[in-house]
Amino acid sequence: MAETGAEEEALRPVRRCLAGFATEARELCFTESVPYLNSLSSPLEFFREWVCPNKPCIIQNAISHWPALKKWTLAYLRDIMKSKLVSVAVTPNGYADAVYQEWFVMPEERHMPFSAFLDIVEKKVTLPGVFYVQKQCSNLTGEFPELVDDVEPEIPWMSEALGTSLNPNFLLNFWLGESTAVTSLHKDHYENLYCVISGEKHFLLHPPSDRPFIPYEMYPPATYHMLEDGSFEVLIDKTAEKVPWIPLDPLNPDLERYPDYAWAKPLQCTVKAGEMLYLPSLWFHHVRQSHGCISVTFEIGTALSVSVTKSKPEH
Ligand SMILES: O=C(O)CCC(=O)C(=O)O
Repeated sequence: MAETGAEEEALRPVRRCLAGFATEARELCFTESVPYLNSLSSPLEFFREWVCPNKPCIIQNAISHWPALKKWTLAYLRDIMKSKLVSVAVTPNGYADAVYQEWFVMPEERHMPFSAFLDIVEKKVTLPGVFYVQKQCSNLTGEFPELVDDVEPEIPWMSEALGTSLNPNFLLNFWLGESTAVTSLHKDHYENLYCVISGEKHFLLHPPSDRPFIPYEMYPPATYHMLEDGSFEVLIDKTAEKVPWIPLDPLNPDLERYPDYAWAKPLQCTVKAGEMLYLPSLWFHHVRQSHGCISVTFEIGTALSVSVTKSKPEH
């Protein structure tokens, strides 16, 4: 929840006490870095060790058998998808769904031929803006059904570990974009299995116990729109409610403005091709990538999740 200035002042001593709690949570539950598992445990063991304590880990052999790992070159994707229209997020600076000046700004959602998007990623064509396929509405099944057979549409042992095998409730998303595309710090209510197919994803993570030190402020929502000359305007939605969002860049935090963030301790990890990050619900994440990185994510609503839809405006 975003607080006013007076509430913020009043909460400061409470936050200081909570710093002790966050330190204890870290000492008791988390290691300095995100642990690697090089073999799959049983679903029950995975539930006990990782899901129940809400701890992230990187699993090295979970997706090595997926045909996508060998097949999904940009040339292959071009050949399969051709000029089919797909939704691409376009921003001037690589930040979609992020604070810009006094607004929470969402990307321009452009429907463009996939081959034209690849021309940009492969630098055959230079356009203003940063382009990222990043739509979280099961776009792999919805917009890229030609690719679904190259991945496992459900990971049965994980569904069992998460208790969703009887009632599968997940979104299957496809991500591909430029290295300048960055996902700003946020958290989601669902469990996330983040599978990297090619390239690398760089995650900065905060456990939920760091929440007291992570600032939220209220912003009017807006959307980027590219003009004919290639510049961007910000279209403000005057009728929509303000959105609570994190104004802080965890890679370069303004500690003068947000001094409490000094109590938070991020974990950083790189997830490489063939690896899967188990990103538990409510963990804050900030994500960067190598150029042309391709990923597939399972966003899984469990009994504990409030919603499986992308609930960005949350706090
Ligand atoms: O890969 C990214 O850029 C962001 C991923 C993310 O935020 C998510 O899966 O919830």
